[in-house]
Amino acid sequence: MRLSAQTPLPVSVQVPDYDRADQKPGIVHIGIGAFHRAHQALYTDAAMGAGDRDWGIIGVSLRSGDVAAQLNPQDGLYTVSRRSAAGTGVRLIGAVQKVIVAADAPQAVVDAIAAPATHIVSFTVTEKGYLRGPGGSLDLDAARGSSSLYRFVGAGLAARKAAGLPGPTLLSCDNLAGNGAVLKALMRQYLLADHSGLIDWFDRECRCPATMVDRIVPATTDADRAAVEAALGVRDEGAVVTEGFSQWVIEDDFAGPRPFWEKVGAELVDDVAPYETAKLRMLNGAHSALAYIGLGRGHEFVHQAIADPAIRPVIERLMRHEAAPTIDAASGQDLSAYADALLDRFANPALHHRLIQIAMDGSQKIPQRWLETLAWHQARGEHCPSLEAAVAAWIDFLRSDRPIDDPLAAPLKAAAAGADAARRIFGPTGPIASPWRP
Ligand code: CS2
Repeated sequence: MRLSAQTPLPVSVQVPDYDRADQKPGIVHIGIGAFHRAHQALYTDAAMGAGDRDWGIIGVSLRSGDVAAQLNPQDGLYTVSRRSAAGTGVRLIGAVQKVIVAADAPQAVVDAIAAPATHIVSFTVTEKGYLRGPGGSLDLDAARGSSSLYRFVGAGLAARKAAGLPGPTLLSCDNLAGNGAVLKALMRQYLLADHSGLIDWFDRECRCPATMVDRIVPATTDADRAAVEAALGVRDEGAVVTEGFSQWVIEDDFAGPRPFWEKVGAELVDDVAPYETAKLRMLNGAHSALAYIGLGRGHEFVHQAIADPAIRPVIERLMRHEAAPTIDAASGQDLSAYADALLDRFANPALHHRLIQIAMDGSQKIPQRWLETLAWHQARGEHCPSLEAAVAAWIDFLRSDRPIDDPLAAPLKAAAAGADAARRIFGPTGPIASPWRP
């Protein structure tokens, strides 16, 4: 039996305790993958459960029809399973109302953004979805392409202005340093090129708050879907599996109304930077290092790599002695406790988080995860043995026979093939000593 609004579920499953049919959509979310469904959609569902109203989510997939095929026949419903060594908790999420595939129905996306009830357009399009060219500015040719977020948002904003509607908040929920400011700058570049009459209105009406988003969400596998079906007696094609931990820090700078996410666990703050920098350099920096070093040593999952006695001290050092000193902590932010918590999260044996999933798109991830930390120490004449080992492992990964899933795969493979000199500088992967270490 397929999950839908009519399907009975075991009483252990937490279900939406608000009238789904009575909620207007208030959010258009572009890039409705597993991460959004286990994170922002869950906070929004909780806010409506706590009495907030009209924050239904219209999900948009820019390319693939997979999520629409999973969720639309299920009335937008799906389950989130939180897995830890202690067991699994399951929750049914009702916030998503439908999923539009932009490639099939482009005007429906523009209409959703332009709808009077829409106050927020949010994004999880991954690092490469921002279509930055060399130097970080917008790749205008790509931004004019059919699966570009900029085209849809530009057309939606134009329709709002023409209708005399207020501008929405554009909320980036991707792992970029300064994600709000990056989105704003790129959106302005696009508007200046293709909708120059909108730029003053955009500056006056719209806001692009920064966010720090954190929850480890492995790609759902067939085995996960089978386990959910065995536990619930219902087939959920849209199931997502995640850890218990979740954090969302949001800059409190919205163009108009927003859900009261702070009542259901999100932190609304003036300055996201210390949280975001810590998360990118410590969590994500450690993750990418675990991925390349771990794959090089024959591991498949994060929990296996962090249990490897040759790897764990490298990751501890990366977080505590290389990344943490570069971060200006906010008051009350304890980076040592953060590192402890991250080590526990990485060790979660129930999650089965594949290293190869983290290893993809290295060219897009490594700048904010490793290079800023390396540059900070380099400016002080210091070395980073752990990050140097991670770079060496990345070069080895690029030189291996594995398929490289990265928009810059071809130039990276070519550079890595000729990287003997760099490879010598960065030293061998393995129980990891840098020749740079004094
Ligand atoms: C991971 C992230 O795939 C990756 O690159 O590092 O998705 C990570 O799991 C999340 O950012 C955790 O919040």
